[in-house]
Amino acid sequence: MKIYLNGQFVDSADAAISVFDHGLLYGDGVFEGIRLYGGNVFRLEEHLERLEYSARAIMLDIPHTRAELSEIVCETCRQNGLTDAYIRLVVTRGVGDLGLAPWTCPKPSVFVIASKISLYPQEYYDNGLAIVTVPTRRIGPAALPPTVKSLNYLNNILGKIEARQFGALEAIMLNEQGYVAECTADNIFIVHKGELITPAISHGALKGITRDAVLDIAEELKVPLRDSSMTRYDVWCADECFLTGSGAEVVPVIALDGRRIGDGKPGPITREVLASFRRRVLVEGTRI
Ligand code: PXG
Repeated sequence: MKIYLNGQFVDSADAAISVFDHGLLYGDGVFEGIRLYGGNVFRLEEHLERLEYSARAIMLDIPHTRAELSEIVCETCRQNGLTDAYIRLVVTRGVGDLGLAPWTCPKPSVFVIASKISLYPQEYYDNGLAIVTVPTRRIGPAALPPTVKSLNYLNNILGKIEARQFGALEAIMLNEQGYVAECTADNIFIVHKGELITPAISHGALKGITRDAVLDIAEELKVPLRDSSMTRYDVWCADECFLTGSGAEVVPVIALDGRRIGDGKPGPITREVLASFRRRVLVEGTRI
C-alpha cells in the first residue's frame, strides 16, 4: 500500500510520523474520512471545504490549495489501483517542541491513506441496528465546536466504549442540554408521520457529508424535511430511524434503549433513502 506523506508516496511500512508531531502529542490536527465508489470520490469538494473550515477554526494553515489536495487524494487512489476505498486525509500541526504551543510547529504534516473499509455486515443493512444512549455527552460548542472534525476524538471514543459495554455497535450522544446531538461517528435521522427529522447542527452534530446528501435525497423524493431539536422520546416514538456517515452510509436503526422503533424492521422511507444513496454514489463525484 502506498501512502501519501508530506509530498511523497511511501510504502505503508515507511509511512511514519514523528513522536514530536503535535497531532500525536495533543490531537492537534484535522481530518476527513472520504469514500471512493466505482472510481468517483464522493463529494470531494464538500469534504475539502469542511477540512478547510476545521483548519481555520483551529488556526492551522493547510500548506496546499484545494486543487492540490484534490489531486493528492485522487493520486493516492490511483497509486493503489483502487476503485472503491475509504480515504483518510489528515493534516496535523506538525513536529514541534514538547508543550502545547502550536507556534513551535513550523510545518504541518499532511498524509493520505486510501484503503479498503470494513462496513457494517450486510445483515445490519437488511435487519437494522439496535442502539443505546450513552452517558457521555457530546462536547459543547463552548469547549470545542463539534463541527470541527479534529483529531481529538476522545469524547466520541468514550461514547463508543460505553456503547460496547451495553452491547451496541453505535450510540446516541446527547448534548449538554439533553437533546439528541448525533451518534459517535454518525448523524441520526428519524421518520415520524411521513416527515424526516434530523437534529439541527446547532444541537452539537458534525455537519455530515452523508447527512447533506440525505437532505438532498429527501428533497428529490419529496419527503417533508425538518432539522430541529430532538429528544430520546422522539426517537423512541418514531416510525423509523437511520444513521448516516461516510463509513456507515445509511444504516437502519430498529431499537433504542431497549424500545422497539416502529415495527422493529427497517422502514420504507429508510429503504428508499438507502437505495437512492447507493445509486447516487455511483454517478456523483470526482473521477480519479
Ligand atoms: N458525526 C461524527 C462525530 C463523525 O465522526 C459523522 C457524524 C458523519 O459525517 P460524514 O461526513 O462522514 O457523513 C462522522 C463521520 C471511522 C469513520 O473511521 C468515522 C466517520 C466517517 C468515516 C469513518 O470510524 N465519522
